[in-house]
Amino acid sequence: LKIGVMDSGVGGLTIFKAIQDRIRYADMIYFADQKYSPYGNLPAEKIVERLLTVGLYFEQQLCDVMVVACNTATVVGIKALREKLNIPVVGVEPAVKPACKGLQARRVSVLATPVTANSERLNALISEWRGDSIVEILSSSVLAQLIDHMPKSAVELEKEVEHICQLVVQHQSSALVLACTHYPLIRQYFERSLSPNSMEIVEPSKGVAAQVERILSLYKSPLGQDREVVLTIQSNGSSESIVAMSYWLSHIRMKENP
Ligand code: DGN
Repeated sequence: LKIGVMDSGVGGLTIFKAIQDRIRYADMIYFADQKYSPYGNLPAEKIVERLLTVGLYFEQQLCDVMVVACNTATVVGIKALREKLNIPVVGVEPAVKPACKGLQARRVSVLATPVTANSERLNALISEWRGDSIVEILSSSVLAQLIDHMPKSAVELEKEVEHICQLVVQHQSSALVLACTHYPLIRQYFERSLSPNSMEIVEPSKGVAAQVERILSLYKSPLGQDREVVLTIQSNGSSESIVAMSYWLSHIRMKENP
């Protein structure tokens, strides 16, 4: 079995790791489309074109499932991609449902890229799941890029996180939804600025991993569970973006071909 995971940059590594933690019997390819990053600044047609190019590549590599580990790309292009590919496609959506669930109404902040923040899909998810909770949407046009440029961008990154946390505190939220796959990489930054006791940080990587496992189990049984799996990490980005990739890989303690 083989799983292809992609994102515009390093963010999808959070999903890649969650899948690897859960599914120990499949080979995995991670493709960082860093040459075209950030997707948030591209027209929708270009995002769809990039998804298709990477999807066809995954098919060529005999992947059994493709994971679009990016909220922005999922919102914009997953429908078109599913129409064109022969393998199943799993996307990532803002974890609004788990953040709003529970009996008590709460105040929730959803943090996303501008494309996701302004999408009909996010607003539909909020209408569907908010119940009595009060949900605010926050967006940052720079945060994903700053994460993509670490460690060079460390000072600016701290500043941007501080600014966002002030808004979350102003809204008196008790839950923060990380609705861009880049953001869980800096989970500790949020925890440092927000009191971890009174703030729940919600992100969807475990749910996505469970979904991938369900799909794989539908049409193939895991063979050769004892064999060493092969993890491949690829990028078409500049040397600077590849530095950021290694930085985050070591941060999440993940190696290629362990
Ligand atoms: N990681 C992407 C997401 O989940 O939305 C954002 C990356 C980007 O290119 N904007």
